[in-house]
Amino acid sequence: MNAFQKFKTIIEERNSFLIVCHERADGDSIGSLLALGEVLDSLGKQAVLVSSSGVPPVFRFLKGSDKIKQDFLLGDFEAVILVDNGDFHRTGFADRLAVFHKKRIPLINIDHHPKNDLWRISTVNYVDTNVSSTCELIYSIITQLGVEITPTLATSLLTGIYTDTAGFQHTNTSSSVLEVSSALLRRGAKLKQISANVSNSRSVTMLKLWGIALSRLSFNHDLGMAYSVLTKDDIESVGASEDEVSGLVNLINAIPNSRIALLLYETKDGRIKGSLRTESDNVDLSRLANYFGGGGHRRASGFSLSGRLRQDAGIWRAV
Ligand SMILES: [Mn+2]
Repeated sequence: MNAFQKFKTIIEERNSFLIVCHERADGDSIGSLLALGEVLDSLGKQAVLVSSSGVPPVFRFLKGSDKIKQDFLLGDFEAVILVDNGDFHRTGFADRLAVFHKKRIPLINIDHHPKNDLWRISTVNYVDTNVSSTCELIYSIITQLGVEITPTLATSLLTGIYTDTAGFQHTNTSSSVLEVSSALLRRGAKLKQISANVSNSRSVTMLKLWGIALSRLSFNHDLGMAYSVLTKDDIESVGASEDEVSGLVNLINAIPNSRIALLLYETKDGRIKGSLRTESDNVDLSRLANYFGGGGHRRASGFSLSGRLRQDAGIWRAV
């Protein structure tokens, strides 16, 4: 049986599902949760949708996003679906997922990340690293299942494709991305609503925070790397939240001839997060992020280290 047939069998035979996306959810994870939730609902199944860090404000326009929970009880789930996770610990619930695994509850892993250790414990691995997004993968599952694509379902899926291609700008915007997006638009996906909320919605605190980072922007000619830093104090000084850092690294990545864009910022819990972006075909940022214990894609990756950022004689260091 191939991955789709195994997936279909589990969906047909079971009734109660748990769907979990990764920590610090993005548009692809929220879109994937909502899309699969709607599909299971239309098949008369129960599904609990979980994002350990909640729903970022820019995705709260999506219908049903208010039903996404931050936590769950072990409960009577008959199957667990993991979407867009990249690896086991990124789910935020590694311990509880290990319990499901021990109880032999089927785990279905749907993903497009290259570093994926979930295969070891998953019953079904529906993984394709060549697609733009988990939502693009879920579109193919839905069409094979023959489920009707409603305007809300189409909007959820297009949100994941839109955000993981940075609004159809990244080189992962393949002809298939445009074909799937076109099909979703025909089904009533609201592209304008997505772009208005995701790309063109910047709060005053967010822009002030970005201003601090942009004023510190440096360019290392030897590495071809543009980089900047934000401290916890910077984030607090303008009344911003850590969520509002998201998107800034894409702006830093817009510099012509830059090979790598890096943003380092301090989190409340004493860590330093790094976000990496590139437009270069010759750089694999998933490997660079792996080196620091993180992960992601060739062109977009991230990592997290314990420590603080300190400026010393004009040079920022992690201490
Ligand atoms: Mn993704």
